[in-house]
Amino acid sequence: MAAEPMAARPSDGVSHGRRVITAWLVVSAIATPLVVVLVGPLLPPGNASTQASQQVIDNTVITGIVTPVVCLIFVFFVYALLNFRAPKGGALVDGPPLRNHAGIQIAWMVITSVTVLFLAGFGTYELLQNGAGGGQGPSPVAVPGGKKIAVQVIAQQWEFTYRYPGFGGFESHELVLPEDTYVVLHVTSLDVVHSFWAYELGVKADANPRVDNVAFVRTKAPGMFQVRCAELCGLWHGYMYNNGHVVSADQFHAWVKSQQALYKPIAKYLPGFRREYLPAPVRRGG
Ligand SMILES: [Cu+2]
Repeated sequence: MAAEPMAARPSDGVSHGRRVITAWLVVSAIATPLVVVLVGPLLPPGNASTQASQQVIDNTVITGIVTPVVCLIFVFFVYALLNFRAPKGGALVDGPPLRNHAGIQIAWMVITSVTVLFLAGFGTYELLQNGAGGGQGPSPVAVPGGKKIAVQVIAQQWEFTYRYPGFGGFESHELVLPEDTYVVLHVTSLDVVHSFWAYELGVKADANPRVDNVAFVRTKAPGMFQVRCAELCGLWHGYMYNNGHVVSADQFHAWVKSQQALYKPIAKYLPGFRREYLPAPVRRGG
């Protein structure tokens, strides 16, 4: 006996496609706003900086777009489980192949093209706002207006140090930033390629030797943020982290004063502030 193709099985004459699409539209209409409203605010990296908040919005948009796609997969999965079961004791057969369905092919190409082009346009627009916390190289394209303080991030195996060229060029092991302030970060390295990642601030910029990689971030309220190296850089890469702090303007100026006093006696032994450094080879371990 020839096996009956599955798609021909429904005896009530209903269109499976129409049912699936209706169920998908209903489920998506309910799930998408719920995901945007309830899950969106929980998405990383948080709201510690303007750039971080912007990234939360970007992540919410992407999650919102992806929700109907996930809904379609689940709706079809459940529908197929309920409707396309092999009959008990019957032979396991595949449905008839679907070929040359112009409607489905055009819909597929239009929907995927529009989605991808929208995301490309949206992503470009968001990047051009202020660089979105990413390293833009030595000649940044997306430069936010207004007053900024400069901080240089110097990576080396296996720690970050920070220099403050606007405050006499002192160097510190701590990254301390004033609240509600635009900061221009100049990220560089003394040895191999590292990556400066200030998670809660939404900043990630590669640290390359002999490159001044510029990133912008606008701090918000006082708080702590994590700094990690995000590029495998050798044996102790996993230990290349510390915490940074956003503090009030008064606390920042008090901290700057204390660091300047601490740095003064050793200042003459350190190179002057430069955009990049080419250190003399250092003999290690001997
Ligand atoms: Cu590393």
